[in-house]
Parts: sequence; structure tokens; C-alpha cells
Amino acid sequence: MLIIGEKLNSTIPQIRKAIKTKDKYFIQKLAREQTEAGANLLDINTAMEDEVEDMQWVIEAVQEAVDIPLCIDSTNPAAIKRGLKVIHKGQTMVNSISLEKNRCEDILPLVLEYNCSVIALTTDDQGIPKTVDERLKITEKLLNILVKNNFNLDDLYIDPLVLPLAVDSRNADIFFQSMVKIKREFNVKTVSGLSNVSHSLPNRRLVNRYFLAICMSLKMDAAILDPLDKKIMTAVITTDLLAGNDRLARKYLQAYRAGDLED
Ligand code: THG
Repeated sequence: MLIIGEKLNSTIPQIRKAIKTKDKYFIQKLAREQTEAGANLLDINTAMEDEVEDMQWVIEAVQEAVDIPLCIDSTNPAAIKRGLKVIHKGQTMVNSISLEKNRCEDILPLVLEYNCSVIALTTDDQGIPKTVDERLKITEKLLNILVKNNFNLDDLYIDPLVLPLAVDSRNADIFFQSMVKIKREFNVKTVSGLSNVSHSLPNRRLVNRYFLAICMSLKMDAAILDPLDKKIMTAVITTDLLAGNDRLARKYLQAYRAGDLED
């Protein structure tokens, strides 16, 4: 599973402060730590302050520290454009497009110009749909737009958007069904963040971890998570072992020897 490290996000108070005070050392430390912990890409979100200028500053700081590709987490075409201009490492991911007003029209040309991979959310101007069928319909519409624009669907990740269990006890199951059907009917990759599902519940990390294990068993392709959470990374390694994705238990044993497994 592709791991997208979520820590460089300006909604986290310490990150917001580091961006505000231009604490490059702090940003670079988090970039290095997430990479060493197994992140394949680093999500960058600077929405809380001067989004466009901060996007450039964070990306330049991160690129001095690590070599892995980045995931621009923004709904603002100007911030995405600025980010794409300064990134020079690997294939950048854009997080995200959707059927919401102008989210395709304004962002898709950039995604095509820079040959990015992209996360598409199953949401439209009516918000996040409650049912599986509505999410499938939005996915179909998104795919039509992408195909029409010659976007390579191998570079697409659909995020079926999990809603909090605290709102409706069926929300995780609706997400699982949506993800499985989207993969089966459209043969595209899927992704999710882990934090929405546990909103307003106690012991959120516990709920997030089991959510991740179920998603992995249903073959979700990527996750946006905190790779510095050792228990989450233990869940990734252990679920991969159980799912038959770890030949001779090599990664599991390597993590064990490194003292990285935490139960
Ligand atoms: N889907 C897509 N993009 C997303 C999300 C998604 N981007 C934003 C978000 N959800 C994923 N990113 C974060 C970033 C930080 C936190 C949660 C989600 C967060 N971090 C705290 C911290 O690090 O201090 C707390 C971590 C914890 O206690 O576990 O809250 O769903 N496409």
C-alpha cells in the first residue's frame, strides 16, 4: 500500500506555527522522519495562512531534506500551480479534484501539464453523498471527464470519503462498499484518510487503526496517515503479512529486528 505522510499539514497547530515563523528546521525534520518511517509521498497542506507563498516555501524546504515525491493537498488552483512550478522530484500527486464547482476545470489542466497523479473525491456541489450508489455515480462522471481529457487512469486514486461513525453507525460500511464497488466496476485505485471515521469518538487512533486494517484487506491502494504513529505502521506491516503481501515475512521480521513493531 502506498503511504502518504500527513504531518506537513497547516491545520496541525505546530506546523502552522512553523510555517508562520519560517522554522525550516522543524519542517525538514518532519519530512525526514516521515520518510524514514516509510512514507512513499509527503502530503503538503498550507491552507491556513498565506497558502500560495507558503506552498512554495514548504516545498523548497522539504526538497532540500528528502528525495521522495510530494502530494499537494489544496483546493486552490493558484497554490497547486505554484507548488508544481517548484517541485522537481518524481511524479507529483495533486490532492484533490472533485465534481464541486470548478474543481476539475481549473485544476485538471495543471495536472495534465505536469503529468501528475491525482486524488479525486466523490463529492459534488451537494456535498458528500450518503449512499454507495451516489458515490458510484459521481465516480463515473469524474472518470468521463478524465477520459475525455486523455488523463491516464493508472494515475488516478478515488477517495470515496468516509464519514464519521459518530454521525451514523453505517458510515464505515458505506465507505467499504463504495470502495470495493469502485474498484470492481471501474478498475481504478482508491485512497482514504484515516481520521474522519473516528471523529467525536474516544480513543480515535484505535478506531483509525482497525479501519485501516479493514481497508487494506479490501485492497485499498493508498492511505493518508501519520507514519510517525508506530502503532499505525505496525498495523500496516502486520496486515500486509496477513494479506499475503510480505514474502517470507521479510518486512515484518525486519521491522521486528529494528524494534519498530508496537502492540
Ligand atoms: N482525504 C484526502 N485528503 C485529506 C484527507 C482525506 N487531507 C487532509 C486529511 N484528510 C488528512 N490529513 C491529516 C493531517 C493531520 C491530521 C489528520 C489528517 C491530524 N493530525 C494530528 C497531529 O498530527 O498532531 C493528530 C494525529 C492523531 O492524533 O492521530 O489531526 O481524508 N484526499
